[in-house]
Amino acid sequence: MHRLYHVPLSPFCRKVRLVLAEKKIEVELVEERYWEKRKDFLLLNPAGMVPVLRADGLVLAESTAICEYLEEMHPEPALMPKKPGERAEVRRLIFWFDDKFHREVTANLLYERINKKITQSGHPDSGNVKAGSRNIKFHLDYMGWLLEQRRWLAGDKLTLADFAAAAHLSCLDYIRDVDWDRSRVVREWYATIKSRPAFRSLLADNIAGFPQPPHYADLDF
Ligand SMILES: N[C@@H](CCC(=O)N[C@@H](CS)C(=O)NCC(=O)O)C(=O)O
Repeated sequence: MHRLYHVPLSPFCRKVRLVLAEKKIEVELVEERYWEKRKDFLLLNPAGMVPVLRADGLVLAESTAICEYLEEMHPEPALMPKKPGERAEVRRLIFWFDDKFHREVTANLLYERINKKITQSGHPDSGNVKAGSRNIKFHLDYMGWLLEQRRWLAGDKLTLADFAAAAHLSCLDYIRDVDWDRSRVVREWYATIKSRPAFRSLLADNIAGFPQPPHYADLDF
């Protein structure tokens, strides 16, 4: 069986969990407190980051490399389109969320409010939190603009790009940082993706010291 070293409120780990679940690949989840820098974990991934996936005798790191590996090993259901141009659009959006959104929003909200406390590395910086709250509006508007033209973020079909975005938003939703009233289409997109069986494990997460808010697992949030 595959084994995923993860933390529950990590967008990168959640993206991999969504792909594993969508492809119905059984996985053992192992919580890795990466900030403790466990020697055996550093031997698996010298970068010291989660997610790390053990699969088929391999040790895989970097969430997008892991997702593409899973896509190649388990092509059905497909989460990447066939045409090169469409694949490029999926990769652009994965990068958008894992780089730009992560830097401008996730790091400023989730890492300030939650990770600092869990890893005992200081108090939230109110300037960063304010910046995150401001920046998320632009990102929700951009998603809304895409979804006015497309059924899913990268085109007509659900792809890795949707899981990348949903992974970030689900973490922020857990800490009540998403204004779902800002865009009807974004809310509908999230309601649709949230109701997939692949999302169930994420909705069951409960983080010690940070109880799950009532709307988080509600499909009619
Ligand atoms: N580019 C990496 C980012 C992974 C990442 O930043 N993981 C965080 C947890 S959300 C981590 O392990 N941070 C530890 C560190 O930066 O030392 C990926 O896509 O897997």
